[in-house]
Amino acid sequence: MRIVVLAGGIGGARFLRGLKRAAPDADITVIGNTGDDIHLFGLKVCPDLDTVMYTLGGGIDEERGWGRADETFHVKGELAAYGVGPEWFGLGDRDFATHIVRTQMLGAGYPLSAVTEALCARWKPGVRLLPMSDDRVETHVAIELDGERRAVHFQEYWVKLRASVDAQAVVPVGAERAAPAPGVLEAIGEADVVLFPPSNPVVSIGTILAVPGIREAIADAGVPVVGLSPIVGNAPVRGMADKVLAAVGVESTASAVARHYGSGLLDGWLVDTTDADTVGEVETAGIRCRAVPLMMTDVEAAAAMAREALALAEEVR
Ligand code: GDP
Ligand code: FO1
Ligand code: CA
Repeated sequence: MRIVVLAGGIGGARFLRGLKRAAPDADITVIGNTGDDIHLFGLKVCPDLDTVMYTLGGGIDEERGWGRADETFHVKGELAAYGVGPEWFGLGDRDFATHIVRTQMLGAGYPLSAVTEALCARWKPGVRLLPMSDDRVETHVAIELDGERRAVHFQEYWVKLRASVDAQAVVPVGAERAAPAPGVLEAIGEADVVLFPPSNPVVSIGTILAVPGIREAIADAGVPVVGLSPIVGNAPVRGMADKVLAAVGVESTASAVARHYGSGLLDGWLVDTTDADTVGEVETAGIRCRAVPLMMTDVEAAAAMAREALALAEEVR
């Protein structure tokens, strides 16, 4: 079975680890969000691609959910001693090597998709990991700070400001001119099922869908598209999805997120058992819906979610 998964960072990566266990023989292509990418210290950092690569490759810091296990921060400390920041972004020593290799290859002319493939040759994530695009896309968030309206990079909004102020707008800068990376449209066209893991609907999956051609390819693929809610009990399990959903006028409920994707895109939707009362509302919107446990407390829990998603896909096929 060929499965295409649109993924952000932690939510996507943990779901994928479960999917690999649930469907060990499946051919899985991951279309990763690159809107979170940021240039720091002259290096290109791709947090969501790296989170997927490290999580599936066994290199992730399990507790933080991002960056490398057994990490140290000597380089960051040395940079700070020179007065060179930003001090608010925690790039570790082991992680730095990834960004150095990536930046060197990009400088030599390789596209991000080829660079990602080269990095994955080490980590062997067991899936084909494709960036959504080889073109630069950067998510910016419009906020009001000290009475002034300004736009900040998504990482600044989340990591520096901890989403402590409302997001007034979320803009995937460059997305409208970006092209899907090589292999992206082909994978969607050849897929037997497309899954939206419990990733951020705005700044992860929303950004991928903003690359011209991707949303259309999924809608036209004629195969089941099934998503899992990142919102449980009317709040994100972690992160700032509530803030960025508000910016696009969507309530932080499992049902509102499904209706935001819409029946033109989604065939099936899983909500947590806590939100079982919203199943009817989702089905009224033309999306088949089931309530099952959606907390990824361990790999087996994520695998059970993946099995439910694949079962729902068969039901709507
Ligand atoms: P990020 O790029 O690291 O923010 O990761 P993603 O975009 O892939 O996923 C973030 C979303 O995952 C957040 O909105 C969380 O609410 C959601 N999430 C994280 N852990 C869980 C979980 O165990 N269950 C569910 N249902 N959602 C989760
Ligand atoms: N998230 C943080 O909350 N603080 C950090 O200092 C931080 C550093 C970092 C470095 C590399 C990387 O790949 C990810 C990192 N993240 C950090 C996570 C990441 O930036 C965000 O959680 C996601 O992009 C949110 O979608
Ligand atoms: Ca992300």
